[in-house]
Amino acid sequence: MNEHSHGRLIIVSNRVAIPKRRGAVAGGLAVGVLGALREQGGMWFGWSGKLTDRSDAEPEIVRKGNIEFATIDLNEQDFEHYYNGYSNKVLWPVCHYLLDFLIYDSADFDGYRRVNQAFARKLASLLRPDDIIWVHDYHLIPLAAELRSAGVDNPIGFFLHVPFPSYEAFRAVPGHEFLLRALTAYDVVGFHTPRDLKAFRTCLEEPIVDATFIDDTRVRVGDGELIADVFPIGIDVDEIQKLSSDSQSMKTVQRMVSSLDGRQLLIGVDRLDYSKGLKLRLRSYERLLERYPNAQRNVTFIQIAPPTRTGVRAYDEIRSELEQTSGHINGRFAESDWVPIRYLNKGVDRKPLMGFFRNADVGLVTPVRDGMNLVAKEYVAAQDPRNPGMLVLSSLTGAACELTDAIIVNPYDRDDVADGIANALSMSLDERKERTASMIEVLRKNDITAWRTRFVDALMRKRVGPRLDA
Ligand code: GDG
Repeated sequence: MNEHSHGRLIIVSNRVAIPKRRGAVAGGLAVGVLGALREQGGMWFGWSGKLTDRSDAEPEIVRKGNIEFATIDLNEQDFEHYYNGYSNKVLWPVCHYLLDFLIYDSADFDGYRRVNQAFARKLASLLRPDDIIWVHDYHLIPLAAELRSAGVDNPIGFFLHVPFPSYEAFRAVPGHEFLLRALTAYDVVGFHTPRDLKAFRTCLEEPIVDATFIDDTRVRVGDGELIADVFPIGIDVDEIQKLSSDSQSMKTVQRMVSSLDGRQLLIGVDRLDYSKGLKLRLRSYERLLERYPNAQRNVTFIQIAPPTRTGVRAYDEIRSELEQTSGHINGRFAESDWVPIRYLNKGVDRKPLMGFFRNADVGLVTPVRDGMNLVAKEYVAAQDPRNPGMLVLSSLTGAACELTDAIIVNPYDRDDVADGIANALSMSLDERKERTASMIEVLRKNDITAWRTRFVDALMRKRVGPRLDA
């Protein structure tokens, strides 16, 4: 692929990650998207991170190499409705089957539509006829429909980074009919797992849109054809292996290791989000200490949880709940020379983080629901192949569809998780090596390059049209 033969790739996401801010938490999406843009050349369009009281600001464009970063400021009130409101109080919880967290306000829905209209209006003026457009995530579901009404007929694809709920959950979303129709305005719609695709197809069976299934991935909608398929996101295995092995000489990593005093290490790394099952995870660890008294004094659990979406009530609440729970468990079990949980309410730079992974005997990834979960994949890739640690992984993550050689647990069952951890802590070296090697094989097959190449190829086929498809 190159810039001249294929036109530009246009990436659209809520936030644009302009590569420079050191120490920033790299979102799951940034790494893959930048790789695709570097390869093909193009533009990344989205919110600048800045709020304004105006609504007519022009996009600001910064060029780096063959990539343009085009960002727009958003009106403060619109942003509150679109982002904190409809996106994160309605779509996020429902996509994670956590309906108790759903808080709906019709003003939020209006704001969501307004911001998508503003995105479309401002993007449309920057487009060229041979561009292909790849839209990311639940914040921007209506974007293709808005672009189409602005006269854009380029191929437009959509990738959902969170789970797609089955119809019985989806129909709880006020505005779900609108969202479903909007999704069918895309040429390609992608999900992490076959389960998400299946859930989407059950929604298409409802008499909301006029859809006919042609085969496993092609759907006829009205006069058009939609591709709905599975594109599991992955990681750059070599990059992680290099970071994790290079980081062993870093002071931060060495100090962490020596502070363990020979104890086994459990690690968890998650944005502070209620979908990540953090409170249950702490309770499961407490259960481990109860059921396996040997673990007391011999195991240390480091949980890294950088805050996100601060200002949304549910997020502020979970933060104080976790402080209480970890305090309670430490108070119950700590000795003068041992604390069971080290709870860090902040991020760690990427390189030492991979070094922490490499030194951890157990990676604990127990969300109550997750689209994929890249931490699980990074943990496995970061292991020393001569003495790898073991992943304990929630069955309710997308990653569990691929990493079947991890220890798979039900995050709601504290005994199951505690037993899973105990099993990981005592697993023989041969078994750990064998399971890790087979997981690395999967990680390489579905890596970050495979993810973006498969998606962009599917979208590109839409551009050349049905003549070449046949
Ligand atoms: C969404 C979906 C899907 C986290 N803490 C620190 C840190 N991180 C990095 C991790 C990983 C990324 O952030 C988190 O990605 P996840 O996939 O685990 O989770 P979400 O942020 O919820 O991402 C998810 C993903 O999109 C991609 O499609 O897998 O299901 O929810 O890369 O390493 N990085 C650093 N310090 C931290 O403290 N440096």
